[in-house]
Amino acid sequence: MFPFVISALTLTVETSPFKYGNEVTLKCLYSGPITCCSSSSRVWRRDGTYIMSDGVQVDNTKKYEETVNAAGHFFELKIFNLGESDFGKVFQCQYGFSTSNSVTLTKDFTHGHSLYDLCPSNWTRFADSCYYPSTHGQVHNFHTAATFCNGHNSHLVELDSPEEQVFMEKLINKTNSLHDFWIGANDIDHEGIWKWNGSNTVLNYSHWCTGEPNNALQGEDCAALNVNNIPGKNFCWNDYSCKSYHNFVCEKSISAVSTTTNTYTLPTGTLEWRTVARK
Ligand code: MMA
Ligand code: CA
Repeated sequence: MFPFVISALTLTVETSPFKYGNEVTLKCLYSGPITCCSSSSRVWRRDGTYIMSDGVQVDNTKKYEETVNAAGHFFELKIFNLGESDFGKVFQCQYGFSTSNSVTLTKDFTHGHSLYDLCPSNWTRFADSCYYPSTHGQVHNFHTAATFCNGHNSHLVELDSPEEQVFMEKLINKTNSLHDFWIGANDIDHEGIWKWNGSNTVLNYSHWCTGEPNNALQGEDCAALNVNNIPGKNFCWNDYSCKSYHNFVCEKSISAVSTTTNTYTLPTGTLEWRTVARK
């Protein structure tokens, strides 16, 4: 086994800040006469769980990479693409029987903002946007819904792809609303020319229900996602009178979020240290 004891093992974080998408390197420095390192003598742990040793990838996403510097008496663990699953986790290295102090990766927003920042609470991330579905009973006509979104640095949702449509269906499903949801599509300016309210561009994707848009009754110029429980009609789009009342969804790009991060609470500080008593 290990016929030696390393008396001092120090774990330090070589790179920061710990922001979404960044990478971070943990450096495990040992003292003593031992020349690093047989694979069985070193261990990395995350929250007490073994990760890897000797560069062997346990995680096939290539999330971790280990390098060894025998001359420098240290070995390092690089963690790629920091995400939610990394924050708050306690990392520790072990050499022989000795265990290092621990470091906790804590979200660091003190070095400015990145495109990976979180959406505000009640907004949900998809691709490069945050989405807000109005709550039960929060109904508006098309114009006051658009005004609500504008007031929150956003616009009525613009659905540009089948993927975004599917995301929207799941998001809306969670609200359990019986009302349809306004989206940004409208043909207010020219009958039959459908445009997005936010970007003022012509639709390049649509998901109309069969027979829609039909400009029924006295005219219908604004589109909503259908959530009525009519077979075959769930989540497809219908045009309605812009004066009718519906739920709605706002969308803002993640870059719009970064200018407003000071309006919600974020963790502060960069590192927490815990001392592990080890003789
Ligand atoms: C029908 C249909 C739609 C129209 C609504 C208006 C229930 O669906 O004609 O196209 O928009 O009525 O309420
Ligand atoms: Ca219609």
